[in-house]
Amino acid sequence: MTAAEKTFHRASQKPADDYTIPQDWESYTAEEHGTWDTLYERLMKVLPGRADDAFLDGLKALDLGSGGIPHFERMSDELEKLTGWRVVAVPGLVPDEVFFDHLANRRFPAGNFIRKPDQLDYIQEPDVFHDVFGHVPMLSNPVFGDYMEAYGKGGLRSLGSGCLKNLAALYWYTVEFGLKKSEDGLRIYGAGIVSSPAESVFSLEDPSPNRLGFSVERLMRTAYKIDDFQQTYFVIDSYEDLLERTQNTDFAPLYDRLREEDAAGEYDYKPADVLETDEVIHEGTQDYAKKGGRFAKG
Ligand code: HBI
Ligand code: FE
Repeated sequence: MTAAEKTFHRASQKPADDYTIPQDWESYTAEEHGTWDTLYERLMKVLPGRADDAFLDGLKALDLGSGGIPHFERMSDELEKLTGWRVVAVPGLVPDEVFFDHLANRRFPAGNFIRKPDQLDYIQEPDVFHDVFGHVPMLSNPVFGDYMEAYGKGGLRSLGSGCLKNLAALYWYTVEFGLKKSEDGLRIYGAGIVSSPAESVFSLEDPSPNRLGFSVERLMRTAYKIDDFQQTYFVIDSYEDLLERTQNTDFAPLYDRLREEDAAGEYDYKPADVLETDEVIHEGTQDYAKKGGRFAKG
């Protein structure tokens, strides 16, 4: 099969009812493996000293190096020994209830396709590099692995609540774009940040974005950017605290409040807002956004 036929063959896999498909690792081309290696090497120039130890330890434990696109089954056999998590291949974003069910059963759904060489800096749909390099190392941390399972179970309980967008904001500002305190300063654990060299630097060092303390309800009420750097990053004290606060949240009265205030599925706060009640670690200048964002230069 030619490279194009191999890629087409993989894309034409029909998903099962849980949207899983074979990863079809044998069909990756040398160019696709090369894209993984290029992205990996770019990130490893900026992540030491910026990514949290939990992430860097996970990368090492799973041996996710520049050896091309990982083999999901072999990687999952190692991951499962650490925290019981496995990685399953999906063709792309799956419906919320399917996603929640996978997480609730310690299965992380990862895209099996990789971005094209001319899309290295930005992709809209999560590809195998975002999903596996970005998300999987944190699943080797027992407490974070518990958080991801709890998120999935909470999601299943929230179906029909009218508050899935609020729950998505909690996922966005923790799992995707979360920062954490450490004794050496702020560190990154969010997959959306660690899979982007530019945002890894911006999120920690640029004066532009806010950096605010974490609170479950605050995050659930806050809108976020889906196609640019965030205007606010929320900072947790520890993974234990993130898990405890989320598990101790009684979502039923919270959802009632959101519905009564007409905030269910809406966001009361804009991405750049800073509230009186916020723990302000850094109040941003928002200069980046004022210059129009999207990797503004000059
Ligand atoms: N599907 N494959 C995949 N990956 C995601 O990250 C994902 C998804 N479906 C829904 C979703 N994320 C978000 O809406 C979550 O907040 C549920
Ligand atoms: Fe993601």
